Amino acid sequence: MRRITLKFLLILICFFFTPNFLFCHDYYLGQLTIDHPYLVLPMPGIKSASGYLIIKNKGNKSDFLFEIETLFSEKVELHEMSMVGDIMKMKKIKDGIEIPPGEEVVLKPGGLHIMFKNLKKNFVVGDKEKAILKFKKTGKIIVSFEIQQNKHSH
Ligand SMILES: [Cu+2]
Repeated sequence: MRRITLKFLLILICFFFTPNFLFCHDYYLGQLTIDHPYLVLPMPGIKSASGYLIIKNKGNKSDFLFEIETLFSEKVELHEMSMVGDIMKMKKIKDGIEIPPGEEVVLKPGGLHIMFKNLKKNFVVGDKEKAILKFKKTGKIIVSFEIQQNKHSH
């Protein structure tokens, strides 16, 4: 009963507090929850795009997002942005993004992100593009990234 109420509350929150409630899409894989995958529409002529999502680990062991596969890009990399002095640097993550037990890892602009490289198609805002997320321990899952307009430039 409590769970149902909570779920309902979450849907309500999604509905009222996000510009487009359709962005609220969750995926479940074992003890992992993947929430709200979205991809930012690249500037015209740019052949790579950044993707973001939230991963929660309700289990008691670490897992790692180590690979992503798509049909719309030739290559996918996991990146991390960090400040080196005054300069924002982008670093490739080699061993995957760790999702520690009981924690939530947020991929967001200016931080951890997914880099879809050599895009093979033009995106349309509001469309959804499928990708396979691969985790070291839990396995893989297909999720849809919603194409979003870039809201703030960095
Ligand atoms: Cu990047």
